[in-house]
Amino acid sequence: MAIWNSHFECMSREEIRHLQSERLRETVERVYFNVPYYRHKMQEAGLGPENINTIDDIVKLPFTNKSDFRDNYPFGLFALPMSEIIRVHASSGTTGKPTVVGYTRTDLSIWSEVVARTLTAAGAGNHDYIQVAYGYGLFTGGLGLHYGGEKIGASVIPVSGGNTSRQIQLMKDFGTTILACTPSYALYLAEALEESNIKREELKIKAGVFGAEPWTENMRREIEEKLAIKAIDIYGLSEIIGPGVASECEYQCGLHINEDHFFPEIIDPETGEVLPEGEIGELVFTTITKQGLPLLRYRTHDLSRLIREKCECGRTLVRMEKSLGRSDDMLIIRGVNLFPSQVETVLLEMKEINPHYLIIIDRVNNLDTIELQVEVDEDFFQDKISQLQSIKNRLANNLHNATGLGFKVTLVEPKTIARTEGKSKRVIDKRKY
Ligand code: DLL
Repeated sequence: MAIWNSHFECMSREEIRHLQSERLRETVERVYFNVPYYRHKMQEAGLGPENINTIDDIVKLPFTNKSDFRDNYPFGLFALPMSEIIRVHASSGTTGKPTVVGYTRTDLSIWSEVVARTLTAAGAGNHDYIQVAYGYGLFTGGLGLHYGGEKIGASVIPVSGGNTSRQIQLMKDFGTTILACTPSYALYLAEALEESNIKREELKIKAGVFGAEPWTENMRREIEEKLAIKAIDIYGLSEIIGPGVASECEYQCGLHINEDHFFPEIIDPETGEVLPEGEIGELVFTTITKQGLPLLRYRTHDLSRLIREKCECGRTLVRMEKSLGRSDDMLIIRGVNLFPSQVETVLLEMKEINPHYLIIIDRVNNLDTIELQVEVDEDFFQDKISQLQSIKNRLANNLHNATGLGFKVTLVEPKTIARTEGKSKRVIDKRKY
């Protein structure tokens, strides 16, 4: 199968290390001189750009965390003035403020390049019709896939998420060959197709690029059988660039990381030490070409391991194992990231309820559902039903505004949510995949 950029995707180990060293030096200079946050962090560690010579020196550098985005909200980590930033996206933060990312024109072209590699690895080319059913907007999924699709010359169909019957109708009418959406939505679509009056034989779809949430091999098998397509895993996160950080090739044996742009490490989430080759730990990325928002050793909290064995496809880029877990409490619901602390922040702002709550997540007909059970404050519990209904609606509305998710809110009597002595259990995730 074709490789989009065989020069960079098939380099020898020495070549890539040489390139990474050079690019790391440039990145460290860029952040040291342009981002006060990094300059202080490096000075605190007694480091200057002169201490970073090869890629092996990366371990000397400080980590970056999601909380650093919050502390520098919204644009404080950017390395260039806003006149150079031509696009902004955002993802969930752990509390009230979202994580904001910015791109220069060069960054957008790097992003299209890495997504072009991803789509090519999934078998797409300029004869394909790519239906982008990831959300467009602040989320990086829609526009990320969109520009990558245009870059390879495919016909991009920017339908965005939702409206399943229209998705299926367009798939048929436009002859969609590649579907881009979350894996759970792909399964939902597959089942909706079975129930619709359009038959699989009337569709031309051959592959899907699915990501933005964890999905198991079982789920892959189910999607591949139900839709009769090849299901390719694509991984990324807004902070690093969006989709396009890593993706599978036709061999589906780990995701090739675009390591000429994003240098990966695996660390012990407890100690921060780099783990021996092949062990499972937390993925950390350093962006080594980004201009607008270069990040040093960004802690993703995604658990994975690196695979260095040769891949049949010919790419020499290191692979990461399909990521199935996280080292923190972030949940992904219908592709939307959610931290329980975001919910807590909303609860603390409403005096009518107490922050004793339980989040219950389930998957019904392949769609994630989220319920919040929360205690009403004693003073308000005696109120009329209509008043309770209004508290419930306001809470659901506030939660939607803060997280982008529709919650089913259930108000419960004071002191009915189980109290624990140790760590309280706030989340019950009943999803099987
Ligand atoms: O989800 C970017 C993306 C869009 C990737 C479309 C793939 C396709 P964020 O909203 O910032 O960015 O969420 C990033 O989602 O740290 C992982 O926990 C999770 N994630 C993304 N892709 C995968 C995947 C986009 N293939 C967070 N497998 C990441 C497992 C994934 N988890």
